[in-house]
Amino acid sequence: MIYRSILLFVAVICMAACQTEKKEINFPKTDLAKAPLIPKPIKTIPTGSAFGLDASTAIYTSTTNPEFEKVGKLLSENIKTKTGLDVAVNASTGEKLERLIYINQSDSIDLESPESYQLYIKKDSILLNAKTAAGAFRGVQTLRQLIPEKSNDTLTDHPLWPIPSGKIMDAPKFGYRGSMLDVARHFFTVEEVKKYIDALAYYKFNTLHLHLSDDQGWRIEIKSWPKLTEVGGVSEVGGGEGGFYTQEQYKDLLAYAAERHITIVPEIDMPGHTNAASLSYPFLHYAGAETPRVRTDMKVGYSSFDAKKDTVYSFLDDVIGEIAAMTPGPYFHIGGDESHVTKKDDYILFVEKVEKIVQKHNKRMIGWDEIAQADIAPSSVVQLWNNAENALNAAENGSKIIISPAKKAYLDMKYDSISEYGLHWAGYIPVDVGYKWNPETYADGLAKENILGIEAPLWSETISNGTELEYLAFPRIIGYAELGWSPSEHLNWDDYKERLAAQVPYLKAMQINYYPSKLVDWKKE
Ligand code: TNX
Repeated sequence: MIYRSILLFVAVICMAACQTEKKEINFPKTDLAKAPLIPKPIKTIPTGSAFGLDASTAIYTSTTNPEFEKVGKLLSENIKTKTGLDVAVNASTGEKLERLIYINQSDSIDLESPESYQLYIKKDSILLNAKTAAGAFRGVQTLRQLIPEKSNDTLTDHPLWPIPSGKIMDAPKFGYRGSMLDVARHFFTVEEVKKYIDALAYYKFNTLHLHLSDDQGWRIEIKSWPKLTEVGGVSEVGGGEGGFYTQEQYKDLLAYAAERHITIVPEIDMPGHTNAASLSYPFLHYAGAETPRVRTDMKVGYSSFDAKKDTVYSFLDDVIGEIAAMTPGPYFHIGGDESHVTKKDDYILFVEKVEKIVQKHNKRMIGWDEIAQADIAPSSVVQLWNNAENALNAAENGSKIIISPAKKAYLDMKYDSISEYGLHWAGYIPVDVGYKWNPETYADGLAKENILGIEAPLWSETISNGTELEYLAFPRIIGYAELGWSPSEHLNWDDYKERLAAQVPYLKAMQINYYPSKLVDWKKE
């Protein structure tokens, strides 16, 4: 370790001193401030030259934290995919030290939040400073976006990817920036979800909420209650075969997300949206609800758990316990929406009892805004999707709010009257409408301090595979990334739509399908 530090020190000194000895590469003038970065960083100071990423570039990472090395390795993989270059990480020989990317754990007071980062891009070195590996990972995404699609081999005798030089100081607006995927109405495979995680990570999201159960299907293996998946997991909207994640697969997904500094929030929706569970175990069924049967339609609000039975709560203790034990993140989402057949008293009793179970398993409860009708703890979080009044009440009681208004942030709303897939009960959400609103002022009277962040949910009644998922999510999800990260005063549709158009090479390279909205001039392909 000491050896490596000395080596790095010598290398950096030498780079400064030997500058004139090396063959000077004269790049055309660059402008870091014009790079089409999404989300837009807080501060960008261009210096006009470039770092030439090439075969003699090496990555080094702080020795103080092994997580930084993992971030460096992911950067190296990304560079390989984009450019074909093999860039070593923490190699012990000094032979490749001509150009250096150093990912450094720093305790600078300028790095205010855990995800803040600073990038200093010079001719021969790139320094990425962050307090945490999550911050370093966010900074790496900026760096990835700065690597040009094509090398500049007309200027030199070897291929070289010029990265515009300058300084970037950046930090997120919200600590919670998420998307939700409904894997219950239609099931999505581990591979499909991982592909979505990759894209979320590229745009600096830090949360993926998985809607793991609903009337049409139960999607997570629970060892103590096997019929949930045996009976409840084999159906979906439209009559397809459904599916579920084994606990091994779920853990694999969590690990994949964690490597990308993305927290998974598991949701078991209750007391409503529980037909598949009650079909598997009829004792859960509430007398006022419709008799459970295999449901492949899109109706909502007809099912419920029985809030008065002790056995229902011991069942939920097992279910929540098994999921909580596998999930490293701090949250457990209990749903709580559209329980139209549950009597109000029963609903309130149910939410309050389930909150205790979630807390017993050391998680913070999240629920859709209806849960604010119950007397919930200030540590519980309310997700505003429909009724702002609920969110205001909860905030008054100390709860934090996630902003997910259906009219602005629902990825399953159709773009317009001619686009495919999606619903339109909350209206159409064209790409500009999805971008031109402010989550900080959306709910009148809700103070900024009470907002945990933003989430864009993707319900899956009308989509059944990765291509269709991507059609609804992209490009709108890219806009929500910016709404969640960048200061509101920096947001401007005309500027954003240019940067959005410039995402096409990334989307193409990753084979991500998107809706080519006419509102954006995609000609830069
Ligand atoms: C409302 S949003 C629901 C979901 C549907 C969605 C369709 C919410 C908490 N509940 O059950 O899938 O609308 O847009």
